Amino acid sequence: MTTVADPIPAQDLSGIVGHRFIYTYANGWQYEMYVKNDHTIDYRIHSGHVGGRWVKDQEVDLVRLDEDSYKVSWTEPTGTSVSVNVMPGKRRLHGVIFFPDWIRRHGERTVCYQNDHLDAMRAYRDQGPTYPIYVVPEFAKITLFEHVGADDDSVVSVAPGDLPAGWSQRTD
Ligand code: FER
Repeated sequence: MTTVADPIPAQDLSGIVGHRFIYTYANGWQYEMYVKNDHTIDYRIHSGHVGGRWVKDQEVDLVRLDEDSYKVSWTEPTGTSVSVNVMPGKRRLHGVIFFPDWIRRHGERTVCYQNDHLDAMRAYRDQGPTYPIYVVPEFAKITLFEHVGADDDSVVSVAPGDLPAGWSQRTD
């Protein structure tokens, strides 16, 4: 029961923390997210506007909205903001990406292992332009959802392009 005084539902995050999932958006873009713990994700972008990009230890806000319903939200050092709703049982996801205009024009500038280029990303962000924001709202199908355990740096440890052929096509 939630009330005005106490609107926050019970936060059992065990259904998403320590899990890796791979999903393909309706526009064809394929992403992989590892929920490392209740405030951190690692991820790889297998295809799409910034395919090849990968990131470790991105700080996020993670909440459980309801049964089989989680929301992960964050802002990148590039200035991109993202909010992703995840329904593991339904194998359904909805993401909204808010790209600054410079990434719409020059997505390739962000295609790297971001952790090694944080100062460059912040410099691009501050150079802009930010507006108009390129908003990408899409549903996705979760094609793989597996428990791999929390706080494991080996789960996302190589570039998307250095994985074995067909690696991201594995389904479960
Ligand atoms: C996602 C959508 C966008 C996602 C990450 C992003 C890991 C990151 C975008 C960017 O910074 O380019 O579903 O999941």
